[in-house]
Amino acid sequence: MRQHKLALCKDHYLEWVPEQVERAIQKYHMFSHEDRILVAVSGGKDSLSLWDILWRLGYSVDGLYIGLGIGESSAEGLGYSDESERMARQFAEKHALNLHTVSIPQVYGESIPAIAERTHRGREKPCSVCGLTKRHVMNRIAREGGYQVLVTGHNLDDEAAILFSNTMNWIPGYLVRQGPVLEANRAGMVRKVKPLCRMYEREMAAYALLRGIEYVYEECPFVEGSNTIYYKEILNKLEFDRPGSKINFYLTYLQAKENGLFAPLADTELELLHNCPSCGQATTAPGECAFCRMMAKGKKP
Ligand code: Q46
Repeated sequence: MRQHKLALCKDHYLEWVPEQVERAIQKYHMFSHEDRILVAVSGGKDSLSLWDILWRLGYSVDGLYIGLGIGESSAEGLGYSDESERMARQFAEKHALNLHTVSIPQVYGESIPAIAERTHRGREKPCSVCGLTKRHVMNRIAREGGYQVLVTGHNLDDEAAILFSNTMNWIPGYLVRQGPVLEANRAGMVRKVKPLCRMYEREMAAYALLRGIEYVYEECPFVEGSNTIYYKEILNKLEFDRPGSKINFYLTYLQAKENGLFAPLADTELELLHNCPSCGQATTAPGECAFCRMMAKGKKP
């Protein structure tokens, strides 16, 4: 790990990673051993490794898998979503952990690409529909299950790429909000945290490999050509030339924020929230929330 000027053997590496994650949990006051935690698992290396780490650290943590209906399963093999679900189930069974599963096609009658097609929201890339749906479902399951915190497997590479994108486009609202913890300061919103925010993607891949965690290698077919991938490639080039660039970029941003670089969000933004009359979740939009409006759009009465 050139960025840390550190080289470890397998045994020490498998101790070092949970120590680093625990330090992030403590530093950002993410949760305690008394909290009930829900981790969103995609079947990929980051979320399954995170579940493994939290379990090894002794936290009370259940999983949530959301089936998006992406990729067709056939006699040749499982499609992307079915294979991801298989990995999540396999991990939960191996460690006797509780996994909630929500199939979008079963619950809402359509896959993510089909919703995108019907609503004309990104016919080529259904990512905005996917993101909106996942946020809605994660919050709903966490609320209904009485979980204090919802945990996601975003790693340092993800966070640095989002920060890069938000900086390149100077999006103040996102720059103020981005961070390891998104507080539940809105009615009906569950607290969201990212314990892997200081862990490099390569470090998580090495952790999964050394722990023998089976995960879905294939990426979602819609990820190709995304802005995030583009920014990750640029940051990887920087990191190669100057080890530590990524973590320095992200941590100095968090420090600058703590030092008051950005004005806090106006209270009025929080006061404008109300509950969606259809699903009951908090929303800033008048009437129904964005998810319910999307689900109703273009449907025959
Ligand atoms: S799963 Fe969904 Fe990602 Fe696939 S459709 Fe786009 S957003 S790329 S994290």
